[in-house]
Amino acid sequence: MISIVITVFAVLFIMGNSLSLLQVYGHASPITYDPSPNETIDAIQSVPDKVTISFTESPEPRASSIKVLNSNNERIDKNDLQVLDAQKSLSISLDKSKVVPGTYTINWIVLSKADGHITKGSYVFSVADGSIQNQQNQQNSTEISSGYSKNVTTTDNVILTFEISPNKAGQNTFNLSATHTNGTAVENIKNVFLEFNNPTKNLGPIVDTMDKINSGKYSSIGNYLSQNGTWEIKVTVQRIGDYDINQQFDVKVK
Ligand SMILES: [Cu+2]
Repeated sequence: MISIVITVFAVLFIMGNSLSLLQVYGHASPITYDPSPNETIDAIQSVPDKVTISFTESPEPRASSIKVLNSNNERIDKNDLQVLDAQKSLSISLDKSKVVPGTYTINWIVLSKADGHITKGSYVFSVADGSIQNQQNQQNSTEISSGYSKNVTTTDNVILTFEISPNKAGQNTFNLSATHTNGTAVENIKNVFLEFNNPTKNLGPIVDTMDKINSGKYSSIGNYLSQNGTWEIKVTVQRIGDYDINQQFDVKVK
């Protein structure tokens, strides 16, 4: 009897330890970002000297990188990657002489020292300039027929309408509507995610969660289309009690 109790305790002890080992030794997921994803910095003078990303695990510097790219896909960082090991973070200095108002993409790749796995991702931030913003707003209001719009009917008879306005590099508004073929809105949606990849320029995945506007209608505003070119935009519609809808839209941004 005593030996059974000891065995049960031993098994529980080992299980408890291996569970905590799984939590401690994992791949490196990002926790904090500076600048933040989708942040608009109001002036060039306010742009930080460095981009810093902290992770759940220590990055291996020889197999990790951060690149900061302008809208012409040119690096504006100083290629001086630093690991602040105590904080499990990576940082890289910006060449401030190359910072102008516009949209920037941060590409990061990290090899976790803990489990040897590679994680990667991208995100965008923008630098505003009051006068340029005003000019863009005026341009946008005069261009009535610009933008992207596409309808697809999925295999389980959901019609997805995906729209991007103005569909130019920089800030865009993304709209998604999901209706049944009889015209009624799809009601059982839990979340709608967007994932942006630009394979020819090696940008992405950049991810975003859309906001619910109405039943079956979702919207998002951001600078995810940070450069010209062909973007693969994956839309994932998570439904309650139904399979996820996965639909890719290939979008040309000029
Ligand atoms: Cu891992």
